[in-house]
Amino acid sequence: MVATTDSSTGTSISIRADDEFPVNRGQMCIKGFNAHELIASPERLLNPLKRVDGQFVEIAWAQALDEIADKIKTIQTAHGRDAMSAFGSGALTNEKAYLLGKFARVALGTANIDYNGRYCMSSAAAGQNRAFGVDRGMPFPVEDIASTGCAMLWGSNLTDTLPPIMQYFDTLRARSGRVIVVDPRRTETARQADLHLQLTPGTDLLLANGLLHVAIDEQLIDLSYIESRTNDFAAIAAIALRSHPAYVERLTGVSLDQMRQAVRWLAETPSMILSGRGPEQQSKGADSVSALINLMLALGKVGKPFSGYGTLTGQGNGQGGREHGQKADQLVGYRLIENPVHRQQIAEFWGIDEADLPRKGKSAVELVDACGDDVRGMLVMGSNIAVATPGANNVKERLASLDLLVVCDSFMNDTAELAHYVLPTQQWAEEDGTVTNLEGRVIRRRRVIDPPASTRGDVEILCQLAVRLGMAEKFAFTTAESVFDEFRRATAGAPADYNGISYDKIDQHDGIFWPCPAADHPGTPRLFATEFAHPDARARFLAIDHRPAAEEPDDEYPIFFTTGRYREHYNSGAQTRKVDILVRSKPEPKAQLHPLLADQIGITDGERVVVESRRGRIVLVAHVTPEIRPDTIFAPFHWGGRQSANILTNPALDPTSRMPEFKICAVRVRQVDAT
Ligand SMILES: Nc1nc2c(c(=O)[nH]1)N[C@H]1C(S)=C(S)[C@@H](COP(=O)(O)OP(=O)(O)OC[C@H]3O[C@@H](n4cnc5c(=O)[nH]c(N)nc54)[C@H](O)[C@@H]3O)O[C@H]1N2
Ligand SMILES: Nc1nc2c(c(=O)[nH]1)N[C@H]1C(S)=C(S)[C@@H](COP(=O)(O)OP(=O)(O)OC[C@H]3O[C@@H](n4cnc5c(=O)[nH]c(N)nc54)[C@H](O)[C@@H]3O)O[C@H]1N2
Ligand SMILES: [Mo]
Repeated sequence: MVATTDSSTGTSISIRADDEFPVNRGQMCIKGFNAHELIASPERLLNPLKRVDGQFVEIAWAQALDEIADKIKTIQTAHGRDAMSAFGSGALTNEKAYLLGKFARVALGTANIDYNGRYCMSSAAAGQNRAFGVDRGMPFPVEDIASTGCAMLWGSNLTDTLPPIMQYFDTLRARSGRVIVVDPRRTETARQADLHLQLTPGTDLLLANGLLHVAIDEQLIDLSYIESRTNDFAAIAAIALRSHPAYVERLTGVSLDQMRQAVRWLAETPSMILSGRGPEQQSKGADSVSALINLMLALGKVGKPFSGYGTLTGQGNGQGGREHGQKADQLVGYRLIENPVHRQQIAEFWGIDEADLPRKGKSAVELVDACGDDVRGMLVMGSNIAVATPGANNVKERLASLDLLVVCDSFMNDTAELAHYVLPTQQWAEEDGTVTNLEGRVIRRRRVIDPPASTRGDVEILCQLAVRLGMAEKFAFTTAESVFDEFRRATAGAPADYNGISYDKIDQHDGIFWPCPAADHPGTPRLFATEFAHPDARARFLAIDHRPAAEEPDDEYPIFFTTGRYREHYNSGAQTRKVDILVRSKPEPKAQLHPLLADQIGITDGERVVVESRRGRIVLVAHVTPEIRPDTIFAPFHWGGRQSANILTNPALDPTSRMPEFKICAVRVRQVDAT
């Protein structure tokens, strides 16, 4: 993306995509086209705010930072170091993500840091780490999509959520390649596919095991690949063989014919499965990802040209954001905080005693849940937690019960409303930094306009707070590049190795793929061609079997409720609900439901319905359409307050990834006036 300023006034900016850049090749989505509205928005926060008697008043930076640091010390003296916490984001640059992780562990000395990527990439990350020994979302460049034979989009609606990538699917189709979509809704993406498997929500794992059954049955699996490149096939093969197609058909709603078709297409040409949040945001999300990987390993596809498994990362830095230590169990470079060798390496690098390096902390939902109990303070950078977290009613109470909530953001949002201090930060076009895209390509994000003088960058805020916490010499950064230089060295020898990457080197190429261990190393666009990242270089099958969602429909709450996105809005809506053209084209969330269900409750399109779960109720306008299963209601989560889909969702967590179950809960629905 290239942003340009009007040099005569220095105020107006326009945004266009870079025709030459190999990922999006000139394509941008509607949100990108309109992102400039935010830069000059009149709602932009320009001065630090402090809540006094329920009202926000502007205060000076020095006073805000002094008071915040004092409150942190008071909290930690009274309740211990872990009582202070940090909540980060996949929207942060690599530099910020690294610094926030260091700030939490070194300046705050707390175990409690996690981030919104827990809600996003944690299941895919867990699945890939288990199978491959490393987690790089797509282990091959996106351009490989255009050259595969069959791409299976599993619970991804990328026509709406990643429009710049659609061009590769257009090329694929022009080459007579196939696209399969797995989604309980007939989305725009599904409409364009050659095959749509419209499964029952939450049955992804079972469907994948059913496909494996068919593959074994039809002798489509690659025995020599399984033999030479993998471990542990026997146990999952036994489970798959027990997953009889008739049983799978009954639970998933996908017919045996469709299963056969899908497996044959996957087996007969180079093929890939790309997953979105559909199968991942479940209380069995990590195992569902493992099931998809099992299938591709059994078909002998992973590491072959134009083939394999990948996940379609969500946020701008969804990949880098999950590598550099803002995750509760992780240190920079994808090191693990409970691994004694990793702890020692990073403690030494930071110049602290290993015993002083905190251990693993609470995951996002658990952290929010502990607010007001053992967690007394939180610093938020890049997330609108109050809207994005399941069980939203309770979340606001939790955040409001903190002794200290500090939100760093360019705008007021539902979370900032609850804060004691709001610190006005700078936006993407005003700051330098790097992000790592969905393919593992490290690219630069450049400062193209000057920020308002009264705002500060996240890096500066963290450093200035660290100074006040007595850590000046460990946070003496003046530029993003100086943070990058420390952080790249911190990754040397780690799973996500950036050591050989520099700003200059990124500039000379179109970004650099990690791992890139040395200055003369070209980077690694494709992984797994000859080895996986486990010590024995082999991939691992995981023996996993179907289990129900944490809450299945029953007599009282008979309908599935699932959530996701509109093309026009972004995540919690904090940014897009401020852009006129986006609000005009999608002014409110709607409850998408099938005509059969609408008939049952006696409503028509455009009428308002009450949707209710065990955790709360919301009132939405109904969008009646045959493009969703009759047993399922869908709503986007882009709005807060009484329209928040997360009032209904279930905070049940995946035991491995700690991902909450955003994609399945049980609801009932009625006309607004019906009693
Ligand atoms: N326009 C837009 N683009 C975005 C974003 C945005 O908010 N708006 N957010 C960005 C981010 S952070 C992310 S993570 C990505 C997410 O991108 P996607 O993963 O494409 O987005 P979702 O809409 O959350 O979910 C995808 C699909 O999962 C389906 N689904 C629901 N339940 C199930 C299930 O049980 N199984 C299966 N297989 N599918 C199910 C939904 O019907 C939905 O169509 O998008 C990124 N891009
Ligand atoms: N029901 C349901 N809930 C979901 C999901 C779902 O599919 N269904 N999806 C989940 C997923 S995948 C995600 S990623 C989350 C996303 O939800 P959130 O974590 O709320 O993310 P955003 O809405 O993108 O909010 C980002 C905030 O960070 C600010 N921001 C952006 N960049 C920066 C920066 O560089 N510095 C600072 N200080 N602030 C910045 C923005 O102004 C905005 O206020 O929601 C999750 N919640
Ligand atoms: Mo996400």
